[in-house]
Amino acid sequence: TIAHMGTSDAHDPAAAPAREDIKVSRPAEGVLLLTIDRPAVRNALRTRTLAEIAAELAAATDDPSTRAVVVTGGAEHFAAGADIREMALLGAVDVLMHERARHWRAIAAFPKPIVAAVCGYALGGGCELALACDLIVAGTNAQFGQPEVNLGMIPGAGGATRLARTCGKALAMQMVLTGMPIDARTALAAGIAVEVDEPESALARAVELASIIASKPPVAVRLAKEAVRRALDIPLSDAVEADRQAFALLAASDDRREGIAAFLEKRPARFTGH
Ligand code: CO8
Repeated sequence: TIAHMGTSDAHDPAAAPAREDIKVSRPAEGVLLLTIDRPAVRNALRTRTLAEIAAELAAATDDPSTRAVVVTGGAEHFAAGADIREMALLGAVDVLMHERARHWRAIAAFPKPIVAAVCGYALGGGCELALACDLIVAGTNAQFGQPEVNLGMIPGAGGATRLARTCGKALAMQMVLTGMPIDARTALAAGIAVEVDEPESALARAVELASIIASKPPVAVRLAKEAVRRALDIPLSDAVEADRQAFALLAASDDRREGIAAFLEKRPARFTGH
């Protein structure tokens, strides 16, 4: 079970901003946990929900005590999409200019690793949120789907692109053209999820993976995340060249020297983040 060790600002809880749609906690050292908490609407992502997630990530970017983030919706639903009631009111120009786009960009650009614990429905924007994370631990009850076509829409927050790049054409086409969800086992086989666990233990496992990441030297973690992201983003030769440069850059870090020295001296490494 996950111990909740306080709010996002552990030193001064009074300074933590009020969050309505998400719960913020620290289940393990270096790990920030964001739990979407709108059970009455199956965790549908209204603008406020995305804004709160983006604001927590913005604060976490410069907070050295956050080394990895876990995003979840609990053991029953991850998120059943954009809030359809809210989105129904928007016309084309409203959608184009909407602040939601800014929040989605902030989530995608967050430099530290994000692990998603996905149980139950991850539909529409909920599936896109999971795909925007770096690792997905799925509960056996997880359902990933892009049902936008049923509403006369397409995935608007990168879902089609990320699915095509993550699991290839066949499954991406099936999901965006039919709107049919896939189960956890299919998501695992397709490379969408890294692991499948019982719904009650998926979050604990995600926190465990985040803790492992949080124990690694943070500069190397940051450049490693960028390297994998780049692989999905730009042409292969450019991506490999950028990896080579990041690899060389790390030769200047104290943590690399310490990591190598600790290995050779057969002792645990003491990383400083420099
Ligand atoms: N938005 C708002 N409310 C929702 C949403 C949602 N995405 N999903 C569920 N709810 C609400 C229901 O309206 C219902 O409210 P109420 O109790 O007041 O009637 C409550 O949650 C419970 O829902 P159900 O009774 O339907 O619960 P079930 O357990 O039977 O079913 C499902 C759960 C399968 C998740 C079902 O609710 C469903 O199909 N939801 C919609 C899923 C969907 O289509 N998601 C994609 C949305 S579109 C999107 O994300 C892309 C962005 C859209 C941008 C639009 C721009 C104009």
